[in-house]
Amino acid sequence: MRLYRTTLGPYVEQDGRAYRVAGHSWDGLVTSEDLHGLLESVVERAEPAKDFESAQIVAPVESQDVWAAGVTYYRSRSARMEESKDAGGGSFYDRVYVAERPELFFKSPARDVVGHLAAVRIRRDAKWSVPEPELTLLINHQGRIVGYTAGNDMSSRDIEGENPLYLPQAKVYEGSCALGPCVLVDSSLLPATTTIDFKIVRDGQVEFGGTTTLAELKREPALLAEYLFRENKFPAGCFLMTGTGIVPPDSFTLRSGDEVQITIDGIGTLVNWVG
Ligand code: DO4
Ligand code: MG
Repeated sequence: MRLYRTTLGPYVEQDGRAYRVAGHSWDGLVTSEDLHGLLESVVERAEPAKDFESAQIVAPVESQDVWAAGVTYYRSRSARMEESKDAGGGSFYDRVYVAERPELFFKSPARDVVGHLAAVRIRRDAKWSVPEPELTLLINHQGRIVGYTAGNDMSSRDIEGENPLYLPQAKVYEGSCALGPCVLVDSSLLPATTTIDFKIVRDGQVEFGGTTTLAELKREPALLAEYLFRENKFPAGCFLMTGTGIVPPDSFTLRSGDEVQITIDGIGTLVNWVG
């Protein structure tokens, strides 16, 4: 079951039919006792909606801030070590990859998250920028994973590589976080075969493409959520990006006009343009 937030309100989609989820705010849905059960009863009782096609999909966020995990795939560890080797930061990434405690960082306030078909941004003072395609967890106020979406953790690799202490500037800026197009409402663990497919299209051609699966993700999503909730409260729930397993070659940097496509099994494709 896929949950969309739109300009006309929330819709749930199942087997190619969309149903209006009337009488619930987005925050109310995220914090409901049984989101899956609530949506099941909508699908059973409501008539399929005729206006879903005319609704504009927006980011699946009302009051949910976004956090992110880092260095959760071997590919990310290696890319980080390479970019920061002149700054002496290389060993931090190797150490966090094998450590019990994960790297977690604040990524975006709810108000700055952009949705499907919206523009993401490159920092004006960055010279080396990449999108990061990440499975993203929707976690409710009780710390329980209630769904999954696709996320783009836009990153400035030159700033991050210059000094690991610059991470918040490399990661947190206007237009740096995209989520969508919907939330796959499912509390169970996604299968290890779940594929994340990533394309960057420039002037109509695929400039870079890559694929990974959740079998490469070193950390259990539930454990990442547990660490985040250990000493934090999220009364409206939150999102947690689970890290990137696909990194373009070091010669690649994003340009304005590039299109970023992130496809995750069961969720669909999040498309954004670089503004
Ligand atoms: O440690 C830096 C950030 C890493 C990250 O964003 C990722 O691995 O996805
Ligand atoms: Mg990332």
